Amino acid sequence: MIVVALADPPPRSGLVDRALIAAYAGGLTPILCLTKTDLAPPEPFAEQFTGLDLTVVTAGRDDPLAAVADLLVGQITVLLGHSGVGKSTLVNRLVPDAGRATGDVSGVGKGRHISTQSVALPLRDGGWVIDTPGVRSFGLAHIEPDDVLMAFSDLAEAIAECPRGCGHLGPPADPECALDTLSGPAARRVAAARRLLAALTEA
Ligand SMILES: Nc1nc2c(ncn2[C@@H]2O[C@H](COP(=O)(O)OP(=O)(O)OP(=O)(O)O)[C@@H](O)[C@H]2O)c(=O)[nH]1
Ligand SMILES: [Mg+2]
Ligand SMILES: [Zn+2]
Repeated sequence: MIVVALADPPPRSGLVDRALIAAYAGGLTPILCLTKTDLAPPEPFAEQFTGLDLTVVTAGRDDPLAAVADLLVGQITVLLGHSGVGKSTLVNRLVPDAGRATGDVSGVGKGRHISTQSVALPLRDGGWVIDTPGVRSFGLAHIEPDDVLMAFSDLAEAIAECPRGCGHLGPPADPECALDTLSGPAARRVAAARRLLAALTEA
């Protein structure tokens, strides 16, 4: 579960892109969780991720949590996100006796973190949620474009027709990429997947 605050700290898509790449390449099911909905509307940020296989939930401190809690039952879910986005605040609501310390965000980006260790907490209806310290960066060593596309079954089939070494970004870098032969909804998924592949290339 990639946790992003809609404000304070301002949302950035970079960490989400990188975490999605790692999730798809690693066979995990990603969830994008948007917090601080009292400070900004979720749509402008969330719409960047349409076309991906991604469940998006909101979990501001005044929002009902039933939908989020249902997603976690029977699963092991690790919360990932920058410092101060509200991971521990969310965990405290999901696990009422968790007692995770939460803090103010004034020191964020200056090396200050509120949580300093990862803790796994059992959920009442089964499963675990893992609160982690905020991350500054997120590496993507050893992940190849094909690893990411394997998570998109329709696109994974198409790239069998690509020339060897195709990076699947399309022209001009990959002029013969078979993803360019797709149309309709698949073509929209190509655009979403390529946004991630571009982030992987930058990394
Ligand atoms: N306005 C608003 N503030 C929130 C919300 N959720 C959390 N906060 C505040 O954001 C601050 C940081 O929350 P934490 O839960 O400690 O953040 P964290 O992601 O665990 O931070 P690290 O442990 O450093 O990674 C606290 O002051 C919270 O009260 C929310 O939905 N709205
Ligand atoms: Mg915390
Ligand atoms: Zn290709």
